[in-house]
Amino acid sequence: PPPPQRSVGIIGAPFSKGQSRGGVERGPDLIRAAGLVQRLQEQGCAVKDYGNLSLEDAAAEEPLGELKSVRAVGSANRRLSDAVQAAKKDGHTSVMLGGDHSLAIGSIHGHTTAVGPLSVVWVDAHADINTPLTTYTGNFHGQPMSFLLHELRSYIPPLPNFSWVKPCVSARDLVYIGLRDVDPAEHHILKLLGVKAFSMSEVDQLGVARVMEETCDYLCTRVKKPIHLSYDIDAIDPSVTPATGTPVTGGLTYREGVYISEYLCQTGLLSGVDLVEVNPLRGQTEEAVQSTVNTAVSVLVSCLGRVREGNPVPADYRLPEP
Ligand code: 4U7
Ligand code: MN
Ligand code: MN
Ligand code: MN
Repeated sequence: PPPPQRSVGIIGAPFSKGQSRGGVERGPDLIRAAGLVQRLQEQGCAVKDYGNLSLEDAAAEEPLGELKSVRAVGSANRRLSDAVQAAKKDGHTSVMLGGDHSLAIGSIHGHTTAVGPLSVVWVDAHADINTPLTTYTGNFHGQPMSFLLHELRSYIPPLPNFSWVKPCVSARDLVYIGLRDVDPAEHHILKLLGVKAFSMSEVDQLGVARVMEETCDYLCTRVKKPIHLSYDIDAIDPSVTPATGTPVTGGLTYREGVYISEYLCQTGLLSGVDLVEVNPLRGQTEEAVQSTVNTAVSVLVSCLGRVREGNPVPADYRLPEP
């Protein structure tokens, strides 16, 4: 029998104020223009595109100490959380197109509000687990995990427009893949909480296949929770995905990046996905931008059922006879 149709809810989140480089708000439209919706439909998904949220307030905002655009980040994420909740309640696998990675706060908050406790797989060159008191850039895209973890609750100060954010993920339900640029305070937090992390060293040592096996063994030893995949395009090597705000050399290959998505898809537990940090203004050439955007699309279609051996034909297909 043909597999049940997968339904996908796409939410565009054109937001850039979690970091200081303009352009990342164009991610959602670029990823759509590269054919995401058509590709998903061709592989048998039912797609509902919720369009783009309106998230950028025109008003400039004074930093709060070191912290940049606190209110804008808080209110954008609140709106995103509501949108993800709605998509989950409509029965979709939610796909959030960023925008910068501060948006994971709202995406994961909304996802868990709708479906209950989650496992989180965070694919990134960076750990994004600075607290508002450890960040030295003041950028919220380097902090989202700190707001989401129960274990860090007492380290998070009250911030304007953040009172709705409640910690909702346990440290033992989080796995990192692809790390290679971790701040000292972040490293301290990862060790303190005993967070499972496969840095690029472990990817080199074990290979991506074993990394994924161990990731899923680790996450599934207890109850099988729905998985939220938060995928920062800078996890992949900048030779493949250069158009991003904070590229770090020595990343995942295209094939490793796609394998992670394929593997998580075939667990049957993938329930929400973020694809963030595509910034066309950071690409040196049109080819650099297209390579980044096309890789983002490949990662996403693999999360939603594309397999490289080829996908089956629709149930009513008849092989043409001469
Ligand atoms: B991204 C950084 F200091 N750690 O906190 C910070 F190195 O979403 C980088 O992963 C954060 O791209 C990178 O600003 C955020 C920095
Ligand atoms: Mn990153
Ligand atoms: Mn990130
Ligand atoms: Mn980045």
